Amino acid sequence: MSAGELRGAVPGRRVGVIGLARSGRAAARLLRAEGASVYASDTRDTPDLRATAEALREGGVDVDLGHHDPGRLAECDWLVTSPGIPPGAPVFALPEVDGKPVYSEVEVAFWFAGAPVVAVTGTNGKTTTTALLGEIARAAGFAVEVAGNIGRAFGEAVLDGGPVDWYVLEVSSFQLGRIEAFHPRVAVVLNLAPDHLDWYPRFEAYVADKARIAENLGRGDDLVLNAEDAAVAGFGADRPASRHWFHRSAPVERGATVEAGRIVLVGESDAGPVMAVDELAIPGAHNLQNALAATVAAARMGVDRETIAGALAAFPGVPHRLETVHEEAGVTWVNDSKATNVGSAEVALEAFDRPLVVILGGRHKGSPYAPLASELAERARAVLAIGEAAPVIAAELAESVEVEEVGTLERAVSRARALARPGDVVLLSPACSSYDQFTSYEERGERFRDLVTGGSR
Ligand code: UMA
Ligand code: ADP
Repeated sequence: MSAGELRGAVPGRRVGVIGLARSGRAAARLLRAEGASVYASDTRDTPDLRATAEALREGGVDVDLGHHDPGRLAECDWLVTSPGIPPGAPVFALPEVDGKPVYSEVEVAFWFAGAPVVAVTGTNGKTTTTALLGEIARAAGFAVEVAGNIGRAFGEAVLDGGPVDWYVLEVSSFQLGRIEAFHPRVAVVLNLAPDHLDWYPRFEAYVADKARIAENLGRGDDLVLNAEDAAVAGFGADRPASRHWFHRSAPVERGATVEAGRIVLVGESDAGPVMAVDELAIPGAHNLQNALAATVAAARMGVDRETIAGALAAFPGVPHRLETVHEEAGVTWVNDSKATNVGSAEVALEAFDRPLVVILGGRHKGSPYAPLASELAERARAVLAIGEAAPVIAAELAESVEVEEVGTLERAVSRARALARPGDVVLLSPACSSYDQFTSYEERGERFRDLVTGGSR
C-alpha cells in the first residue's frame, strides 16, 4: 500500500503501540491526533514512563505500564513497534498479535510528513553525516527538521507542524526493518560493517534491513552510495532511482571524490571543486567519507557548492565522536564513546599518527577484535580493557599489544595518566556498547570527560 492509502486508513482504526520511550510516545500522540484509537503499552513501569502515560491518557490514549495486555492487543488492527524492541520479543510471539501488520515509528511518521525526506543509514557515521547535512541544508536557507535515530523521533518532528522544506533523518536497521511505504527522496548509505550481531542472527539479515532504504525509490529519487564499500554498491540496483557515488580517492562517474587534495563534485548539475580537504573541521579519513556523502546529498537537494563548503568548514563534529575533551602536559584526551563497534574503533585508531593509550571494552557485541590488532601493534603503548568484554579483548589482542584488564573507566583513566607521555593521545574508543556499566554511551563519555578534566583541578 502507498503512504497515502495507509494514511487514509488511520482514522477510526484501533492501533497498538508497543513500547513507550521516544518512538512509542511520538507514534501514540501522532496516531491519536490523526483520529486512531490507540492502546499503548510498555513492559517497564518507571517514574518517567508514568509521566508519559499521564500525558498520553489526557490526550485520550489507553495506556498500560508493566505489561502488554494480550486481550487489548487482540482488539488492535495493526501495531507500531519501537526500534529498541527485538523482533524476537515475547510480545510478537503472542497468538493475539499473530498476522497483524507491525510498522516502525518512522514508517508511520512518514505517512504524515508533508515534506520530502533525506535519509542516512550505514553502520558508522550516520549521526555525524545527518547532523552535517542538516547544517548544510540550514545554511542554504531551507527549513529543516533533523530527526530519527539521531535522538528525536521522526513522529515528534512531524507533530511539531512548523513549515518544513526537508526532513533530514538518520535511520537505523531496526527502523528500516519494519517499513512498508517509507520512501526518501534522497537516500544515503555510508558503509556496512558487522554490528548488532547480538540482535541479528546473521550479518546478511542486518544488511537486508539496511537495504530496505532503497526499496521504494522511484524515478526522480536519488541514491547516494559509498563506492569504496562493495557491500553497499549493489543497493538499489533494481530500482529506477539515479545512483550517485562518493569515493575518497578514485574517480566517480557521478557524485563526489577527492582530486589534488580538494573535494570535487563530478557529473552533477553544479559540478566542480568544493573545498580543500584540510579545511574540514572534523578529523580523520572516515570523516572525509561523511563529508563527501553529505556533499553529494546536499547537491541532490539543490544546494550550491559555496554553501556546502562554508558549512563543511564550520561543522565542529558531534560530541562523543573523536571529541578532544582535554589537553594537558602534551597529552591529548579523546572521547570516542560512540565507537560502539569494532569498525568505528578501527577508524579512530587510524585517525591518529601519534602514540596511543587506548581504552577498550564494555558489553561485548559478538564481533571479533582482531581487526584492531595491527593498528594497536603499530602505535599503542597499551590497551586498558574495561567491563564485561575485558577478558575477550585480552584473549584476542594480547599477542599484538600489552593489554591490562583494569575493570572500570575510573581505573583506566588513572592507569592512562601513568602510562601516557607527552605527544600521546589517550583514546576512549571502546568498540563495545556501554550497557554493562553505564546507561548509555553518552553517560560513559561524560564520565570520561569528568574524570579526565577533574584530574587537572
Ligand atoms: N519494551 C517493551 N516491550 C518489549 C521490549 C521493550 O515495551 O518487549 C519497551 C522498552 O521498555 C522501551 C521501549 O520498548 O521503553 C523501547 O524503546 P527504544 O529502545 O526503541 O527507545 P526510543 O527512545 O524509542 O529510541 C529509539 C532509538 N533506540 C534504539 O534504536 C535502541 C533511538 O536510537 C532513536 O534516537 C529514537 O528511537 C528516536 O528515533 C538510539 C540508538 O541507540 C540513539 N540507536 C541505535 C544505534 O544508534 O546504534 C540503533
Ligand atoms: P552512527 O550514528 O552511525 O553510530 P556516528 O557519527 O555517531 O555514527 O559515529 C559513530 C562512531 O563511528 C564514532 O566513533 C565515529 O568516530 C565513527 N565513525 C564516524 N564516521 C565513520 C565512518 N564513515 N566510518 C567508520 N566509522 C565512522
